[in-house]
Amino acid sequence: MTKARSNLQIDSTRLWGDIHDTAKFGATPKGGVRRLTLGAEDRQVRDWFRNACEKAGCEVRIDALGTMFALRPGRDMSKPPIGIGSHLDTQPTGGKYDGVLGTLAALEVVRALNDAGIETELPVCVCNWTNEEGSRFAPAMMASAAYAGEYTTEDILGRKDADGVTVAEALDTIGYRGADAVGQQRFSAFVELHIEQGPLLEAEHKTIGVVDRGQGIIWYNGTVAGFAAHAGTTPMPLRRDALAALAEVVLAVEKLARDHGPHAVGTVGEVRIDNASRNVIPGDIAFTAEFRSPDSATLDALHDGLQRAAAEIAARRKVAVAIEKIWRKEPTVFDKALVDAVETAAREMGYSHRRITSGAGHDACNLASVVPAAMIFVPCKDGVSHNELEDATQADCTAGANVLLHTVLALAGVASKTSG
Ligand code: HGY
Ligand code: MN
Ligand code: MN
Repeated sequence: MTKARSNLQIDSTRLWGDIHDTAKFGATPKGGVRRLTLGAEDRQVRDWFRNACEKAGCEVRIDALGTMFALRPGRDMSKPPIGIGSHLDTQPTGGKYDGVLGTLAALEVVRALNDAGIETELPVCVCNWTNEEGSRFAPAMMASAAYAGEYTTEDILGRKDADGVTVAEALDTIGYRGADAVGQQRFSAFVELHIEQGPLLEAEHKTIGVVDRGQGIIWYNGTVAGFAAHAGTTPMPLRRDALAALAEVVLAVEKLARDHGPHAVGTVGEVRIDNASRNVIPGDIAFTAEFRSPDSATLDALHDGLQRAAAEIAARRKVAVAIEKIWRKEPTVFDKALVDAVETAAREMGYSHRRITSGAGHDACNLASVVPAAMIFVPCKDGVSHNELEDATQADCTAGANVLLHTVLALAGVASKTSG
């Protein structure tokens, strides 16, 4: 990389302004963002994003699952572009940075190239992947999983949210069901910037995480069928209490993760008691559970352990416990050459950095199964994410965007430079 290029920087004020401007789409009173995929707020931010990309000279295309691709031409348009970007949907009580930083930093990279008058050899494509969070529609990283061939477009279009609305209906409601086939947009490589969503970089005072691996994930939908009865007249030994049984399942998930630690985590995130009433013993419950680990064999052990624990609890408490695996994502190993390119960019720009495994799932983890992919992390405050308190500094967000810029320059190559 020539010395001249290593001084190139993104416009920190512009990026920081975009992050805070777009946070108004779904802003919550506590300073977070509620922008569930394919809802009204997602439409607002998508419209904003499309306009900004077009103003930056990109051609914006949309695929059948609503993923947005903003293409900046390169000198050699016969070659697939370098893909950069992330997602703009959030959790119900999400923050300003999860996904947003990576998507808006990718747009900022394009603007910085424009300002510097740089024509890259390969085109560059900024992406906004539909439904990374998986909160409204399962699974998470849904559109990039379909892009990677893990699901058909028809399967995903038929997925329903808790109100029975399908992905297809939601896309049509906001006008983002695109004409392009899923997978039509090809890439030479894909790089995603994201906040770490964990405590390591901040604890070690490192600015950049060079992500070389990602945890594997298993998601479950579960039910517990007990027997609804009068809370006052039913003696304790005769009860078939679905919630008490679920409580033991929750503790089993926690114990299994702890027993397989430190590289295993387990969570029961959603619980719905049918016809809940304070003076009725819960009869029927639906819940979700998940395990994560960077090691596939550990995922197998966690899965088997949960099935055994559920069967024992069910037999002892005379309830029915059903736990269905609805999604499994194997651990990710990112592309060595790309990981090295990220590390070189961080080092050449003088940012402190370390290799790191991603605890969270990301679209880049799906892309990694079909194209060379890598990720760049920056710290977030106290490692907190999926919480309205999520926070990051302008300096760290700028550093991450600069590393993304220089990784793109290394991968896309510079055909010509006209100013700056
Ligand atoms: O679940 C995840 O890891 C991501 O935030 N969707
Ligand atoms: Mn994310
Ligand atoms: Mn997330």
